[in-house]
Amino acid sequence: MNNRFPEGFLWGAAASGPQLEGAGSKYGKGKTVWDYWFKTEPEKFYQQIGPETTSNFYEQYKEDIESMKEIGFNSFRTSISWARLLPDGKTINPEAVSFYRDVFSRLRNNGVKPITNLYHFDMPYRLHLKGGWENRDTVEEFAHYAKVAFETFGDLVDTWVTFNEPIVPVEMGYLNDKHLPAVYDMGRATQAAYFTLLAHVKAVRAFRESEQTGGIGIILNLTPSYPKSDQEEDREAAKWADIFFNRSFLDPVVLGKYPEEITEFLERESISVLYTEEEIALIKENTVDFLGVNYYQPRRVQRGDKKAGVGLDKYFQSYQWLEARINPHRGWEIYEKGLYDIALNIRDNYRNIPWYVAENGIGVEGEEAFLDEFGEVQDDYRITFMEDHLRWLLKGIGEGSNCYGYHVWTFLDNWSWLNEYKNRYGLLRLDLETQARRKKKSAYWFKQVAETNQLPQ
Ligand code: BGP
Repeated sequence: MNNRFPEGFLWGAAASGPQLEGAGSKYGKGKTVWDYWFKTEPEKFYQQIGPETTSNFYEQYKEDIESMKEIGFNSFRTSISWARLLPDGKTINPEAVSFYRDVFSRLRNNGVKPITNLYHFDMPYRLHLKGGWENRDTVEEFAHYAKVAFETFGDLVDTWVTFNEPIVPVEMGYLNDKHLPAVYDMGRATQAAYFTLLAHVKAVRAFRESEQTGGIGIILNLTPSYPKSDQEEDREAAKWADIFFNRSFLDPVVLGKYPEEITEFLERESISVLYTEEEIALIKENTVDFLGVNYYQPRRVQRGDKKAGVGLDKYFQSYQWLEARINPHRGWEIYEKGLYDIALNIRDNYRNIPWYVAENGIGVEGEEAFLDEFGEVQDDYRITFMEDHLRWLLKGIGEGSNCYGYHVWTFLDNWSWLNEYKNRYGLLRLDLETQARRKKKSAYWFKQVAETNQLPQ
């Protein structure tokens, strides 16, 4: 079996500004919803650890970038903070400019390509107060921010991403209480999703109108939906789960149009969305150059509950597949073949667009139990997880899918929205007390794979 990845394959890690940088209220940064939420309801955060310090990349990035080089990265994707770059939406924060410029220059000088995302769940608090993604003005503010970012960093960054997992704040904030505004409202969810897409499209247009070279894309968390049985109602359920959680963004960003079933859904639920025909034309004209894909787990679904009053239960219900292997720490199913199914889906249904894995990884609680006598985490489970996914990815590439990179989540143990530092994902271990970093066993494995561009035999 072929173990080699295509020439020039990108090897690296993914992270995000709010989870990695720290310096939450330093160096001129404005507040985000997370800063505000932690201040008002700290008990919602595991061990009451907030987004203030996180992993202190802002102050330790020089040594971190050296480590990236040491472990063979040729790519690193992270996000810049909207609230840091434009604290009031208009005035550019000079400290943010020098910080990000130095980060991007150092990455490049160390042979690591910066892939730069504009938004990773971090709504500026001042915009949240005005309705966040439910307010059309936020779309214009985002387009302005994108333009400023392209102009300020475009000489150092040629690969831009508008959003990470845009469906997540919609699902977690409007159909759940895990992100703000923490309400359950399908109509508001739909409007927020539409304005998020519009903001993406306007940023893509701003990129194309600028003098930039390179490309622009989006990162979606694609969760293949598998029906419980072959019966019509279960297959129908899988179709709807796919439409809500994958195709609601995937179709418009790659194909330029929404799935037809969305209209059917809006009518059935009596939801009206504010949109214009000009905007629909913009969506059509501004499809992406590439796709980033985050993959952790699939979705197992069975027929909907026809009697359910509100919510998505009418369309499908999740269930626990008996044969599933579950990561006990995070509760997520491990199903490597899902990545292959994604690869073929993109090849066959999404114009075989160039794509890369933008996140894939395993979160584990209590990793100190795996420290050896020399203080190194022996995370063989992480090596197995990556290797198994990479083998299926390689098979997909071998069958013609246009994948050109793999980014593990994540480089260094970092802060997370719901679990803070409970589940560790890094190739490097973080000591929360001292902020010291230490490579885990998986970092050495990753180095070998990245530098040889192939999996071990
Ligand atoms: C993705 C997010 C990341 C990261 C990761 C792990 O959905 O893009 O920001 O947090 O999931 O999830 P968690 O931290 O919730 O375990």
